[in-house]
Amino acid sequence: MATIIKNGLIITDSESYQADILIEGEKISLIGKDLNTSGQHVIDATGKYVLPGGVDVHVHLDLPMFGTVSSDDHYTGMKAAAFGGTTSVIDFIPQDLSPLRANIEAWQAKAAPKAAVDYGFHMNITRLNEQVKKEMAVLPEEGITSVKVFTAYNGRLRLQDGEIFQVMRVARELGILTMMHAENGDVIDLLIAEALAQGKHSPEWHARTRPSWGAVESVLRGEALAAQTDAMLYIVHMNVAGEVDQLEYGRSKGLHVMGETCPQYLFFTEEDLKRPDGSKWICSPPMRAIEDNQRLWEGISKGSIQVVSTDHCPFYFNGAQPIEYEGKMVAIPGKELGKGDFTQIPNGLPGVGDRMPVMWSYGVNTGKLSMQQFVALHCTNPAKVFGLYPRKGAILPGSDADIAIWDPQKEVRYGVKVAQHRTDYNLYEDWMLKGFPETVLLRGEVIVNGKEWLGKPGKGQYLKRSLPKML
Ligand code: DUC
Ligand code: ZN
Ligand code: ZN
Repeated sequence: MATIIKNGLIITDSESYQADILIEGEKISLIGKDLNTSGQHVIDATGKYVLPGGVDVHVHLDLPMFGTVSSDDHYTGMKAAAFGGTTSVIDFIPQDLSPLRANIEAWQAKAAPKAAVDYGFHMNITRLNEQVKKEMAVLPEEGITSVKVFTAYNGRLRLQDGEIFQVMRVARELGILTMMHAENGDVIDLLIAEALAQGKHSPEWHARTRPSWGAVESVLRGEALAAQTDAMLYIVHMNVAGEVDQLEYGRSKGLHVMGETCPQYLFFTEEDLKRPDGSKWICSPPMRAIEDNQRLWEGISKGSIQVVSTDHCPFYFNGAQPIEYEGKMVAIPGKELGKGDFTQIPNGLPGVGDRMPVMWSYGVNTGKLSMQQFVALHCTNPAKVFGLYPRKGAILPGSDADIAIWDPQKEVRYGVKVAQHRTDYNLYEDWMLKGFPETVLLRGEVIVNGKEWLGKPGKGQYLKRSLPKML
């Protein structure tokens, strides 16, 4: 049976208009006024907004770290995404194995049976040689049209500048996008060693040993390398005012550079790390200062930053204490591993389900973003940049029927009990939100109906992505 979404206000990245949506099979087949509903399954969206399903292009699921693993796997993290209105995610494949293809197969074996929304992959390039450069050709064949490089994590993930230059050259030839984690690994290692030697072990030292200027100069370094290779560059998890300055500078010079930020860098600061439960805010890059929050807000509202993603990578605050998840008690070692030593606290925080409701309440409702900008930043731009548009991120005939029916009046006291992440805390505990997804469809099927979960592991499809696009 076909489905009709009736009487909703459709919000796209460029307009809002009242119309009905006919869904046949997995696709939107028609958009129009007063569509005939006889014989159709009708979803009444009177008084509601109809948004494209969200696209979160930066998540880490089932990621091993510091002897434990991030607590959301490809089922639980994607379920949480869906409850927050997000129907597509892109996860990162670590480069642990050789050849590159073996990493893709191994990660796909973990993801496919569990996936509850549609998903794609980026490939981390953390070791480079002639063989790896040749093997990168398999990436676009497999629909992986972006690679991530790091200027930090010396001896683990970092590539040297000359290696990043070579990755960009190959990426440019293949037409794929280079994403960069921009921090200064040398300075970080030095400052961490000094802090530990001086007995400075508390969480705030995580931020103090990762200076903002390292991020700023590393963004400029990335832009310079992109300029010299004519490559497309995307700066991940932008967190510092100066990074926005550098991105604007690069774009003003005609370089093919874009960037994303994440909600945690818009709302929190280094001060949060000083709280007794400060380890909840530990991720890399770290929380910064209020001026950085403000400049990042300006970046997304002016359009100099193109995407809001999450860097979702949760760990329990106290992994010794089990929590109930789908009727079972589950404990996964987490932030307590770094009690007394900030360098041992697993890096990362929950966010995939929070992104859209929190950004609606504190972005749209505060007038910082228009509804169209909200859709652009959370749905359409990420789909365009990462080769998913117009299949994803759009409400158009022929697009996948991934839809979030949004109740702009719904008020929610948010927190760990509402968010569906598999962890024991939420950064937005007790925040009042107004505007929340009520019904979420994935390729024409309702997977979230109010508080009810209708999705299933294995129902999410792997997205072979097209080549990236510059915005
Ligand atoms: N940063 C984190 O905090 N966690 C996972 C990966 C990353 O870049
Ligand atoms: Zn990163
Ligand atoms: Zn990340």
